[in-house]
Amino acid sequence: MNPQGEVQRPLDLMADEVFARSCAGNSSVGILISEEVEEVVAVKAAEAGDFVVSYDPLDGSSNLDVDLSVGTIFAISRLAEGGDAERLPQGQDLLCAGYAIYGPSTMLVLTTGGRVDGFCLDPETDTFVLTHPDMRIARETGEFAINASRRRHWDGVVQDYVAQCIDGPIGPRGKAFNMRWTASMVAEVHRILIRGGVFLYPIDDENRTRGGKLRLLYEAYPMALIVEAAGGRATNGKTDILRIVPDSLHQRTSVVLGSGAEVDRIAAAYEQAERSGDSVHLRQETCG
Ligand code: AFP
Repeated sequence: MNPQGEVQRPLDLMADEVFARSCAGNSSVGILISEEVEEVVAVKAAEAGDFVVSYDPLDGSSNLDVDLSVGTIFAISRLAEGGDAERLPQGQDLLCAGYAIYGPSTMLVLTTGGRVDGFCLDPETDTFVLTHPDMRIARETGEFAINASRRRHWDGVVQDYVAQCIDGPIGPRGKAFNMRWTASMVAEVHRILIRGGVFLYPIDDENRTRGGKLRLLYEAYPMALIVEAAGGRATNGKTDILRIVPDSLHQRTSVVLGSGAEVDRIAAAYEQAERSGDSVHLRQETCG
């Protein structure tokens, strides 16, 4: 079991070991935060300026047995001057974020905040080649991604949003929507970067006590930095993901990210529900 009580597969642990070993070989890395490890790992006696690397070594590992895409997600920040090694990195501190996706091709998608670039692994030369410069997320989309088997747990905002998408041309949206769900956040975000879309993993009645499903530091933060640098938006429904202040290492959060027009619509629906005091559960705060 990992710190979140989820079953760890052998490849989760191997990926964690490989990632940690390669970071430890870099003298600028001081601290590692991994999905698979309960505590912060100090690679050396941490000094101000050292890099803090938060990562999910193998995201989407339920896809391994069925040979679908999985990936590695990471975010990098620096330990502040006079910094406390125990202080958790915040969204605003992130210098860089990226993911690798192990699909039909292996890609590395990277941002240092200004823009997002995609690199394909050339197995002949063992180098990453810039193949997708300046990836941008279309503001408008006709595609959404959510685990629809959780519908009975959703709050009213998500119920309404998905129902309207499914109603397509005969509903209030007046257009057809397509749906995808791969159970691998890396694959979902990659698809959104390539052809637009919106991804939702909301807090619902089943995961509310845990604060949602996705982890803030090494899933939501890095993906939010990437999505925003590509012109999209990432929120928990109420607060932009990068503005959430973490209070525990493996904190979870609600996530809605992707094409700006759809994320804006969902955030506005939450705001409206809160204003009108609907019975929608709007507690978006995350807990450990
Ligand atoms: P792991 O990192 O444990 O493989 O979890 C993957 C994930 O957090 C994320 O990639 C998916 O969006 C989500 O789980 C899928 O979860 P469901 O099985 O609940 O659809």
